[in-house]
Amino acid sequence: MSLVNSTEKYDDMGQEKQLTQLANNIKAWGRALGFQQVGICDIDLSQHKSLYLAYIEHGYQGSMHYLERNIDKRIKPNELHPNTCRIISVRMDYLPPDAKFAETLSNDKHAYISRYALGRDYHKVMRNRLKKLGEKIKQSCHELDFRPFVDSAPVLEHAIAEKAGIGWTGKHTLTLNKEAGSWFFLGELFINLPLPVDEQIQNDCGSCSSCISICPTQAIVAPYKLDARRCISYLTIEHQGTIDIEFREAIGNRIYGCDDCQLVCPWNRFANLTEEKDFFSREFFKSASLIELFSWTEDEFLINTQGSPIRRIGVHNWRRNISVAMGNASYDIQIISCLQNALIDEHSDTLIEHYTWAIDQQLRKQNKENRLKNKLIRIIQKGLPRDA
Ligand code: B12
Ligand code: SF4
Ligand code: SF4
Repeated sequence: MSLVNSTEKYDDMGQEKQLTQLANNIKAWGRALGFQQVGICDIDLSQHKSLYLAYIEHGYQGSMHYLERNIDKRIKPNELHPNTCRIISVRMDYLPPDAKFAETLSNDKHAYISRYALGRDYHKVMRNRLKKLGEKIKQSCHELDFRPFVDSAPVLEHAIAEKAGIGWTGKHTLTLNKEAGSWFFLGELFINLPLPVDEQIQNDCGSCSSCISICPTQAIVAPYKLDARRCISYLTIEHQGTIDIEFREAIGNRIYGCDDCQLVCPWNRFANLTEEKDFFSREFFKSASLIELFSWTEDEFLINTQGSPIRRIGVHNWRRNISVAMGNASYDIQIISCLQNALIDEHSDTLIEHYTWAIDQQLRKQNKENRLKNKLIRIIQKGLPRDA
């Protein structure tokens, strides 16, 4: 193997030293490209096989059938991309400024969108940067073969990040880091150079179990075990068709994804905000009312979600999700009339069922409100005759 670089005198060094120098350079180049952390690991993921198979056997993947396929490629990365012997794992922070978690979650007539999805689709942003990193390395080493991945192929991203020293696995199953909490995306560059590997971080959640208790749908069925079928992120993003009645109230005003297990995690107190403008919130998501978002035409949905991860769910599931939140909102005559109008032209059985459910929920609240008001009036009439 020969490493070439006009500015660095690799040729004077032994191969081991050259690789160590290159690994250090890769980390510096990665940071210059906007990754907050870069780690390197080998490709032995064999210890994850039984854990992964157990997940599939339990059926936790629900309708994400792609998780059932290519299991060998997940465990043996060189079967996914031949000659891979190392993986460069990167993280990129995404928490936008002005995240307004509590304000948005507590306003039941507004929509809560997972903070990772307020801006541009991270797949594109990160893949481009990883490609640039690969090209930069190739300038130093012509023999380099590389392939970037971000959430798009059978890759065990958590397991790789953990091995490469990016963080440890939290009980909510996400990768956690002392400095960054969990508000970051993961990505990988598969390479064929035997670079020195980083040490795995020795840390764990200790006795904390806050994410397990706070989860609105009890989706974290045991530490490190997530039943995706119960997870609001799955229900609002991946799941097609009807959302089971069992989960609807718990969904609250979360119309796309869920952050609760991260919001409660003590490590996220230390998380930095992203400086990546692409992940900043689009203006209309900052204080989006449910009625406003629900009223988007299909064209408006496509225009407003261009380049956003939200676009993938399509306008049908967008409306389905928002109607659940509308049913959960406090009583509002405008919400009822908005849903009733939408019912007039709706042909989808799923949407008709969701809108009808949401109207029923609203009417129940109206009846309850009326009952309480009537009760109060009766009390006043009896007890405060002068006022009656
Ligand atoms: C499918 C998927 C989902 C599914 C299922 C998630 C799941 N945990 O299974 C759903 C739709 C629910 C989902 C939700 C979210 N996701 Co997602 N998702 C993925 C995806 C594509 C695959 C994950 C996977 O393979 N799951 C299958 C199971 C078996 O894998 P696993 O969870 O890693 O399981 C391992 C551990 O449980 C571990 N394990 C089991 N027992 C034990 C015991 C001990 C002691 C230990 C240490 C480990 C351990 O071994 C298992 C096998 O390796 C990855 C990208 C990728 N290719 O990895 C993104 C990814 C995990 N998602 C991501 C994000 C951001 C989210 C959300 C936060 C989005 C949101 N706000 O709504 C939520 C978080 C929900 C949660 N608590 O996990 C990020 C996570 C970044 C990070 N910091 O960790 C990823 C890495 C995408 C990316 N490139 O950045 N996601
Ligand atoms: S994302 Fe929400 S629903 Fe899913 S595990 Fe975390 S808290 Fe539970
Ligand atoms: S909330 Fe507690 S248990 Fe859950 S991931 Fe964070 S530290 Fe671990």
